[in-house]
Amino acid sequence: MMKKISVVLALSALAACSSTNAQEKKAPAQAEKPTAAKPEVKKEVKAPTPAAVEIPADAVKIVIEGNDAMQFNLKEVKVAAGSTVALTLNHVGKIAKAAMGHNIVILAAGTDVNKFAASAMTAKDEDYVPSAQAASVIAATKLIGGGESDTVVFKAPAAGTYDFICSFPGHYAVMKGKFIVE
Ligand SMILES: [Cu+2]
Repeated sequence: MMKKISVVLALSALAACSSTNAQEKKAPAQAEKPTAAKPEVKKEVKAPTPAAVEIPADAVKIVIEGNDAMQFNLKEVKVAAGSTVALTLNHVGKIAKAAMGHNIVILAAGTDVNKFAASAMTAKDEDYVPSAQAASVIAATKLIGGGESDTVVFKAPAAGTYDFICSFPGHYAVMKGKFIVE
C-alpha cells in the first residue's frame, strides 16, 4: 500500500512539479486523461404526463366547484348504483392551497363526519386525508388551490346516501353535501 502511494506521489511529482496536495492524490494518468468528449447532448424533454387520470368513456361525469368563499356549488349529487364515477373538483377561486385548499372526500356509510374531520385536521402532511382513516374514505380528490382542478375516478358504492366534505381544516361545516347512489 505504502509502496503504491509512493509511486503515485513520485509520478505526480514528475508530472507536475508544482502540484498541490489535492492534485497529488490523483493518479497522473487520470489527471491527464481528457474528460470524455461531451457533445452537447440535446435531451429529449418529454412533456410531463398529464396528471389527469384516464376517464373511462362510460363514466358518469360530475363536476363540483369550490370557491374562495369556502363553498361548493352543489350540495347533492346522484348517480346510479354500479356506475363508474369521474368526480372533478374545480377550484374556481384564486387563493392558494395552503390558505383555501379544497378537496372532496366521500365518506363511507356510518362514518362520523365530525370525528373524521377532527382527524383530518391533524393530517396536514397527507393533505388532510389521513391514511389512518382510509377505511372511511370511498373516494377523495387531491387537495387543490385556486385555479386548480382534480378528478378522481371510482366505482359508485352500494345504493345509499353518503356524506361528502372538504376536509381542509374548518371547511367541512359548510363545504359538505350528499352523494346519493340509487
Ligand atoms: Cu375547502
